[in-house]
Amino acid sequence: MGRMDSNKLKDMLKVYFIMGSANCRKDPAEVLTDAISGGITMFQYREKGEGALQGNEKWQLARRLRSICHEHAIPFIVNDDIELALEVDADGVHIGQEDENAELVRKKIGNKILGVSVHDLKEAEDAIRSGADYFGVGPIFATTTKSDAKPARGGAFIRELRDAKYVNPIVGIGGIVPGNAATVMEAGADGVSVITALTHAHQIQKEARLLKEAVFHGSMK
Ligand code: 3NM
Repeated sequence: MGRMDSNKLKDMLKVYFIMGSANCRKDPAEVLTDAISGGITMFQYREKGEGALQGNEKWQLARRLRSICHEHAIPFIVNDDIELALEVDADGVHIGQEDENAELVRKKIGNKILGVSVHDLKEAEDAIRSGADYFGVGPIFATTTKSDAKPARGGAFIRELRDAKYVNPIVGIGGIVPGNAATVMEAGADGVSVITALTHAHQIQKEARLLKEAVFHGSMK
């Protein structure tokens, strides 16, 4: 099989849920199951931050979350850890600029999905040349989830990428909630990725549904 079809990937990126145990207020498996019942379209395991699991515990949770995703036909992506992604046969990996070189990662993962975080046109060009399937762009809005996040830029850089004729899948990240998700789509994104909007929601399933509505039908204001 060849690389992931770009239109199929655009559909998968619509409501892209990201988390690790440190983001969750209850069992991550339960959080993921609730989010899936609310209609998320893709999941990324990102075991980072204070109190994040290491070693065997990290791998065990990866396996649990991967099987939940696969039971529900939700693509399972691993953040940063290529060895883990290969070991659990994830559907893809997501890397930032400070992680392993994208070209090397592409060689290691074959045709699996490769997402790369980009912040300027040079990074975007390099990512495409290295074999990125989609761009992660953020932070769109202010976020406290990633301690080293850059200043929020709204939809400006997504618009810049579209003006520069990048037609590949783009997902926005950072501070996105149901009430502002439509503006991310209007800037030219194919989907939104969220951590806190779902992990800290009182009713995760309902919040995922609201997010999905905002992505598909625009703001409800
Ligand atoms: N990456 P929340 S912002 C993981 O700007 C991540 O690249 C970002 O979490 C980037 O939805 C971010 O809770 C955190 O704001 C997103």
